[in-house]
Amino acid sequence: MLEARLTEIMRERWNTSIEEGTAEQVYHALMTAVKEEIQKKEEISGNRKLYYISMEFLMGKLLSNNLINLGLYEEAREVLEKHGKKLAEIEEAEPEPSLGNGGLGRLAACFLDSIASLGLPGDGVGLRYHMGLFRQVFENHCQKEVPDPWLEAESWLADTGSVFDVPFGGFSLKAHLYDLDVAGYENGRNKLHLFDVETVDESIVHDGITFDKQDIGKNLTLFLYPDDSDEAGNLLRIYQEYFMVSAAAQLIIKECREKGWELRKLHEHVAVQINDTHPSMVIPELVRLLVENQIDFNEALEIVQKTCAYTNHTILAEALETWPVESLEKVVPQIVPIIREMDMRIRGRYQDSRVHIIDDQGRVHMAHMDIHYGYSVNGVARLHTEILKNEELKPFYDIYPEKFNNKTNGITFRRWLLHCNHELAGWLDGKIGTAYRKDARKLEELLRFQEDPAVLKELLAVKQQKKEDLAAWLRETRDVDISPDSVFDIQIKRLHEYKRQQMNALYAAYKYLEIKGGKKPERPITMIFGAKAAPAYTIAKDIIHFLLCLQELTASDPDVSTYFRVIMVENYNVTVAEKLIPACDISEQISLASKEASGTGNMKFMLNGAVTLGTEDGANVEIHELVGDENIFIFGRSSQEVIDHYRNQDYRAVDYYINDEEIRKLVDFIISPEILKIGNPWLLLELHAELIRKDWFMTLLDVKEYIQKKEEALAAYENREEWAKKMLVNIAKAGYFSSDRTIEEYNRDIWKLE
Ligand code: 26Q
Repeated sequence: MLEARLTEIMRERWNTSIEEGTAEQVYHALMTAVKEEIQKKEEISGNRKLYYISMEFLMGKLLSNNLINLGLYEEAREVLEKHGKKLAEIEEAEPEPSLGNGGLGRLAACFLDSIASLGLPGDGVGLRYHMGLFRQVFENHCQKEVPDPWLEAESWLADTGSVFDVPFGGFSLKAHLYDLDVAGYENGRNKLHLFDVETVDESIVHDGITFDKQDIGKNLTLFLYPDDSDEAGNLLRIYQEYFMVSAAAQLIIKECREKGWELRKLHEHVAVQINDTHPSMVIPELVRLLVENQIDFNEALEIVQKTCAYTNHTILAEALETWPVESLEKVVPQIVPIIREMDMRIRGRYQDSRVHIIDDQGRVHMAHMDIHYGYSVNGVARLHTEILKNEELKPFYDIYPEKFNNKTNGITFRRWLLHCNHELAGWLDGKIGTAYRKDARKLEELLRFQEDPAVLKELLAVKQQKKEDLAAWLRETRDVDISPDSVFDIQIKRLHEYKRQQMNALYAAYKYLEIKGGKKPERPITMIFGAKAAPAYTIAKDIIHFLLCLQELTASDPDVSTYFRVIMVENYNVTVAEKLIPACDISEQISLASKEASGTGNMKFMLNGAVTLGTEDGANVEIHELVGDENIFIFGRSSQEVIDHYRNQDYRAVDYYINDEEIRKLVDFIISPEILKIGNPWLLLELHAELIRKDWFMTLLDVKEYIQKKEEALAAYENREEWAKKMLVNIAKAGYFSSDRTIEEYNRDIWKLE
């Protein structure tokens, strides 16, 4: 069926055949055929619907995922093969939508997949950024940001023709609605709604990613997280957020009307999930619109409160959004009286200024508004939720214990196993059948092969294949050569000091010095990094600089390069993750305990048979509990110890630097002659000073134990059979982290969709 349709499209559109057509043509033909197939699926509907509002949806390429969910993946591969084409090569022609930056955005994408796959009525709502985040290029061992225009004339998105008017102080903009179909796995379809302004002007972008921040009509949907280091940048973020939620609220009300649902009963028919605080203004906006629709203010407030639920994804104070009331007055004056009234009511009830919405400096705390005027607050891993309840949001937990709940994150197995590692999936089919594809917990059946040396050998062979694939891909696309016979140790995630890529870099310094001192490792080691840093985050960029210096140093020193390499992969994104994760041996999850809300990369690695080297942080805690001490490498101070250090303000990096010669040697390596010869002394000195003077995320506290643990893991790797057993247990226990499980819990406890 696919074959006939593809042939037809190739003929009609380009007067050619599948054989003769270019990869781009075949990709577009496949996209057209797949879109037609999705259209044939039933739109999921019900008496109650979810709207998942998020600034980010990190969808990844859509072709393969859609083929898998439609059950057409194998057919497509065969058809293409028959006509001399490879699906993998066709996929290369698809640009990756650049609509997210990290975990929160990727989680939203996994959730859309699971919601549709479980047949639940739920749509995503976000923005259609033209340039997305940014494309990362390396120049002079530094990150440079360049625009990433990913939209094509013909894409998975459809212009719906729907338009909503979004009012701002002094003017208004039209929000045009674009829709993307989300096909469930062997189920119906939902939608991702993305809003855009028609007047956006890509030509105002110059010198990398700078642009005129004043002209909102031209810049509103240019970039995700535009530079907010000045006043105009801050205002632009408010414009973006309000544009998104006002259009979302209007869409919700329109759909209610179309379905004949009474607005007074909004909460019976609609659940709104607020993904971190970026969409929080949806609360006052819904109140405003209900009041416009002749509903009394008190009643509107109650309705909205029973409709909205909030997910917290971070405990870093600087990421908790607060906006000055004056800024809101400028951008969105119409909702300010509502926010003031909400705050007045809270002040009437609670003396404790820690729970007020507007603080003494006149800043609006978005999370506080969500907690008071929403019906659910959830963290994203057990430890994270406990920290919210007992530390960060304690005063709120004391008031509303019933609102707090945990929803440990998950990942969609369709993308992170079936698609990115179909060798492993195929191998699993042969061992335990295919039931795990629908019910991930069935992966546990693998445990019966734990002691079977022949099976363990096969598993090692699958991993080896993926390592060779990665090596070939890196050679072709990044011009770097790595040995598939080395241990692959991988850390891929946004660059942030709390995630401690700098600690891993100090390990690299340790290994380099050890090898130079004559101690060669048993087996070559390849350390792979992938990370983008926020453009204005200086220290994060300094860390990238140091990593790139290490890359050159380890590649160019003949004493070292055959034993040890550091690789930093340019422009890390979902597509790159899909290549790296299946090939990983050691998964680096080394955040400062208490700081990583959950992590989801940790789950993807585990599912693909990597063994975690990590701290007791985020979902690592739950991974540890599931796989047991034998099958994970845990190190570092506990979250409680870390929290106490912050409370007592008694961590001083400089003491570690002065008193511990080994630590001093590693830190000083940053400004050693060999590194200075490669890099920029200012940047290296800045990083060096930061680690000694501040080290806000306590690298030096854990670095020695970390090095020791990594050495232990590398030694354990040498017992290949024992290692394979660890891999097997990790895969078998990964079922818990299916986002299908997470979504079932959201639905059971929060959304209650029918
Ligand atoms: C805030 C203020 C101003 C500008 C930007 C922001 C901002 C932007 C993005 C704050 C936070 C984010 C993104 C957070 C994020 O991705 N958090 C991750 O969420 C994952 C899914 O729950 C977790 O697994 C990760 O632990 C968490 O870091």
